[in-house]
Amino acid sequence: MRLLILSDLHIDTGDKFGTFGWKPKRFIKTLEAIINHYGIEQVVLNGDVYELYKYSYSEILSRNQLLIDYFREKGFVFIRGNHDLWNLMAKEHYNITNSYGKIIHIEHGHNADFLNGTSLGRFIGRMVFYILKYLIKMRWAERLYFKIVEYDDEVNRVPRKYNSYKYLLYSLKLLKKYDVVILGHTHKLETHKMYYINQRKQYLNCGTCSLGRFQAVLLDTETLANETIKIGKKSKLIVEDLPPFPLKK
Ligand SMILES: [Mn+2]
Repeated sequence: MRLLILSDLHIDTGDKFGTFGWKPKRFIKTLEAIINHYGIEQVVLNGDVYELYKYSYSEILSRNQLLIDYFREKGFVFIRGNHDLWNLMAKEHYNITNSYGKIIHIEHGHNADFLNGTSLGRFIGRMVFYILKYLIKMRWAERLYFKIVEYDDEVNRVPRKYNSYKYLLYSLKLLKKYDVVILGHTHKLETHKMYYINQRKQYLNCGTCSLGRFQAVLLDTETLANETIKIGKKSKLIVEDLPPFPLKK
């Protein structure tokens, strides 16, 4: 089966606190072009699809009806992220065992860190966000927030705490049990291949589709061949420029 895995869209209401950066129609068009080009059979939305820290589901729905209906009609798999823990349609993880007995494990990855992976951490996080939601309206508070979160840079807005080996270590633990582990959450598109007791193991991170960028992982569940897709902010999708992918017929 040909899978396309993407995550961390953080779909919002389109106001200035949002980070999705896509018009629903343009996002659907991009996704459709990729699905058709590669003959994708299943799309997996690997968490943080919605930005429920900042907005209610009904606020998000009213601005993105077209996109959300599209996800449902196409039968996309939803996996729970820390920003959409309350998405009742979502699963904790998604596993596929192929005909060779190889197991592919897909989860968002927030369980690797304290603030997002434990209920106490989430409670603290929620309180901080609740306060920030009001404070951030003031310019000084916004500056303070960015200082605390320590973004790598103002352009990509990737928190520095995600720029660590923590998730690689977490995936290594999972790889004792599985053959391919796919996480999201860090907003960093990565692929790692390694051997563990002569077994080929792979950790992939599907990056993010926020701030108008498109990043995803392609995987053939039978051959375990995979490829990453990366389209920059505001760049036009040229299908011919997409990486070739050896898919099994
Ligand atoms: Mn996350």
